[in-house]
Amino acid sequence: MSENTLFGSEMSYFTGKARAYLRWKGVEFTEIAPTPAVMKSEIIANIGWPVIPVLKTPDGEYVQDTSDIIQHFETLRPETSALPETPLQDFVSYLLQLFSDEWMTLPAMHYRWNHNEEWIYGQFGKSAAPDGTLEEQYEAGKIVGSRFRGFVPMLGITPETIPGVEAAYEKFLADFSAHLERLPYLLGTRASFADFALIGPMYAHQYRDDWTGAHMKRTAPLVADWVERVIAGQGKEGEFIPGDDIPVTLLPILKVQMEEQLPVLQATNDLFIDWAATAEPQSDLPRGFEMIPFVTGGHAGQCMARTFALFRLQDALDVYDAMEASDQARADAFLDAIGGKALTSFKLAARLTRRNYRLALA
Ligand SMILES: N[C@@H](CCC(=O)N[C@@H](CS)C(=O)NCC(=O)O)C(=O)O
Repeated sequence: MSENTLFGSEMSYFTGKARAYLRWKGVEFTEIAPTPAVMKSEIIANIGWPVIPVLKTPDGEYVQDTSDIIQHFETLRPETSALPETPLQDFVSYLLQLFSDEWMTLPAMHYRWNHNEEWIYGQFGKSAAPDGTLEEQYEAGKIVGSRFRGFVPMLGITPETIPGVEAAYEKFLADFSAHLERLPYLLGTRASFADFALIGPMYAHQYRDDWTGAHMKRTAPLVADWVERVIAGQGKEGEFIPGDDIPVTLLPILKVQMEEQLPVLQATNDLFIDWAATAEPQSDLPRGFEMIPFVTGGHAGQCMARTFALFRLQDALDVYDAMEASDQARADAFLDAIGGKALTSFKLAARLTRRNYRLALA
């Protein structure tokens, strides 16, 4: 095979992230749906567990994890980078990836499973059994979908937290709309890594899912317009805003991240400290430790302390640690302004890596 293959689906959060980036970067690729046969012969056989998206390169190399897929092409084609070259914008890009990949799962999964359940079974079914009857597709879709539906409680989506999840999402739509009135993309007039990260939750679940997409188009048309532009791979020509500045209109979004997600990361790291104290070197990490308290949109609940979020945080902290003193001073002032001062001294219990497509101690 002479070109890149992306195993992924229109219904998948993280496929949207990879697809938007590949289009923007001008990479030629074929997207193949993860039917049960493809899942077995391509994904489980090569990655070891059922996950999408997976990139297969023309050399037959398999790359899993959207950040690694993006990195693969950034290394291969460094011209027109998706990442800003200036330190604070680079740091904020990774913070926004952490937020998009690991916190926006809450509204995405809530709306999909509490407002679009029957519809999404049909969609999963079309992909899993393209030649089946509608009934066969629904049944096949239910098998695929039930696995994802099973993640809902551990994300902390319960009758007690749902009003908070919805309030937080409505605030996000309002904050992001206010940003889009000033700028077409997160960090300027060009799309970048942060936009690709945020398209993850915002395309497949919040735009494409039936009920939720109609809600977005009605109440936040500027966000719907941004989704359409980013998923199409537009935004290649513009610039990042000059002077390594962060648009003030992003502050309300980052403040929520610090208020809601940071305490969960701190509690997860506390559990990681205990776990790492007795773990064998280079062990694989569990996907989660235990249920911990969290608050969203003013409503409290319990969610799983998920380890992958620490890995995304590590990327952001690496950028922070590598900054020159004067840039770090600017980052400190910025973190102070968004309520993220704790990040200036945040130390992960141990360094993380991915080995054999799994999260592990470095
Ligand atoms: N961190 C991974 C996340 C990939 C992921 O969670 N993909 C979802 C579909 S959008 C999946 O296949 N999940 C299966 C699972 O987590 O067990 C990435 O960025 O690629």
